Amino acid sequence: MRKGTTLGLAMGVASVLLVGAIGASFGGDATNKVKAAETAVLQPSGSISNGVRVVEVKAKKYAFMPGEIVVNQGEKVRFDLSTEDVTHGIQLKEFKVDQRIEPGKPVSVEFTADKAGTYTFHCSVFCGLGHMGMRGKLVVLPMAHP
Ligand SMILES: [Cu+2]
Repeated sequence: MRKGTTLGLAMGVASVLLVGAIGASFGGDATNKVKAAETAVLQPSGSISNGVRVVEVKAKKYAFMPGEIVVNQGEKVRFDLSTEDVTHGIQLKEFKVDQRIEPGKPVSVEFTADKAGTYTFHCSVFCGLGHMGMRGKLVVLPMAHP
């Protein structure tokens, strides 16, 4: 009985110390460094044509290809959109993109990636059971400061 209480107390102290240690190692600075390192590795998607970053984006139940698009802050961006099955849509609120994509009718949208950050775009036309999960990620790399 007494032994059990002592053990319990010891474990309690140990877990408090452990939580403290984890908290210290994941401090704000460490997290930001990891993010910066990840960003440095990312390469912009698509190619530049007449000063515009052009990215081909295909929709197909229930995903966008590519699922992650990377552009540089400040770039004019064009998505060349098409669907490989039914009608889908692409909505990217932060850049006022909302476009229907119908079978056999490739269509383009343009916007300026003026804000750095990571944004989620999603299918805006109900396309079946997986519709709610049909989304992708746009990463706008921050402009380099000289
Ligand atoms: Cu869809």
